[in-house]
Amino acid sequence: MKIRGAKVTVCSPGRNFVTLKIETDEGLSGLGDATLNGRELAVASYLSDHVVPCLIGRDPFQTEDIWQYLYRGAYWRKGPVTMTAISAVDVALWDIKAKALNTPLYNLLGGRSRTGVMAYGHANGRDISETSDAVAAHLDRKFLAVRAQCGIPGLPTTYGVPKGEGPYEPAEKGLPSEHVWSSEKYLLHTPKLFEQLRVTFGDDLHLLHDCHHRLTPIQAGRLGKALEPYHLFWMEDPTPAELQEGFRLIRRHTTTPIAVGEVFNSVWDANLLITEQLIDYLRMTVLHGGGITPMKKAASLAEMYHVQTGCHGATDLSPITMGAALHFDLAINNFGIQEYMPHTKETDEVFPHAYTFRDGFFQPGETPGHGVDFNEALAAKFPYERAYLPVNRKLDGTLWDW
Ligand code: CS2
Ligand code: MG
Repeated sequence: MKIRGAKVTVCSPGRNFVTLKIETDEGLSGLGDATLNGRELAVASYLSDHVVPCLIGRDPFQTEDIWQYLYRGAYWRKGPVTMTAISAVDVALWDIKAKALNTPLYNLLGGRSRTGVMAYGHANGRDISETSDAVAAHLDRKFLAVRAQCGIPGLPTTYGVPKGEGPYEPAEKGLPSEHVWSSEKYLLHTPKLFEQLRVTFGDDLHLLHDCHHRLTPIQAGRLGKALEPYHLFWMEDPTPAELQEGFRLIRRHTTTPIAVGEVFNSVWDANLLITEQLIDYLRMTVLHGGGITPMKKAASLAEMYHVQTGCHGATDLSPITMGAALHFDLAINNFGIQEYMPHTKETDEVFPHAYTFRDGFFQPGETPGHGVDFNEALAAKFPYERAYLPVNRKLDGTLWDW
């Protein structure tokens, strides 16, 4: 079998997605997601202008060699644009391989290691009572794990909290909006949220929280310690992770489990975090982590150091990534939990998928490949629309992390 061609499509059924379809001379095709939130067109060009011409004529079964060719062969390594593009190719090739062998992808990754994939949903609210209502709504849907975020008194907007009615979507159309941030106000308020949630919902529910990289290591240590009585499943992205050693300080101060890595694009972003056991969950997923090929290796390294996975699953990862991630989650031994933010109805129609969610767990489905399709004719009705994540500033105007 040979790769005959590949096509990149950018569409916006509710939000922007970049999709790669690789076709073979035997009529089989595979799909990969190449979406990089707010930088979509850069990856589309990287693929069509620089990668697709190099794929023609290659054997799609050579997932390892093609991955190395695109990673080592380019000279320029890592970076979100490069790794997202490589991931799209890698996931599409694994999809072709599994389809050619007429088996669901998880069978090529080790087979079933569990009966289902536990997922957490997002409960957001402008205040504690609204967040509490959102947690209750998740319990009605039988979620076993819920991430809770809430507005901070004295701050006009909070990332993760919707402005109006309707589901929360991180990217906003047009140029980036700006949010105001105060770590001091946040640190005072957040423990009150979890105190109330434990009083209302008891001890069984898994509660998670995302700090969006906004704390210094010592502040993160303080928050983790303050949250210990409420035994969180994890505290996510407490601090930016360019300096992996920074997590030593957090670890020294708290037993609250730590998750990090949704912006990582290589195992080299986490090598110290893993080998020094500074984190409990690695958030990197197939899309931004370079594909199934390197994620298998990162998970194997993590397994040796008591680190589990907790794949990113926000709406800016297309259903193709969700499908591929669920096969990966089902197969590896050190899976922890999968994030789940439901896509819009339009997105689900453009990407019909075999995966299903019931009673807190996902099933990837038994369709050969990763089980996610792409309706190109429908996608053409939703052209690209410029959109960005908001930018975050402290009260005095200093640009800050998120
Ligand atoms: C968040 C995301 O899902 C998460 O944990 O951090 O909303 C994230 O900010 C976006 O996916 C960024 O593209
Ligand atoms: Mg996050």
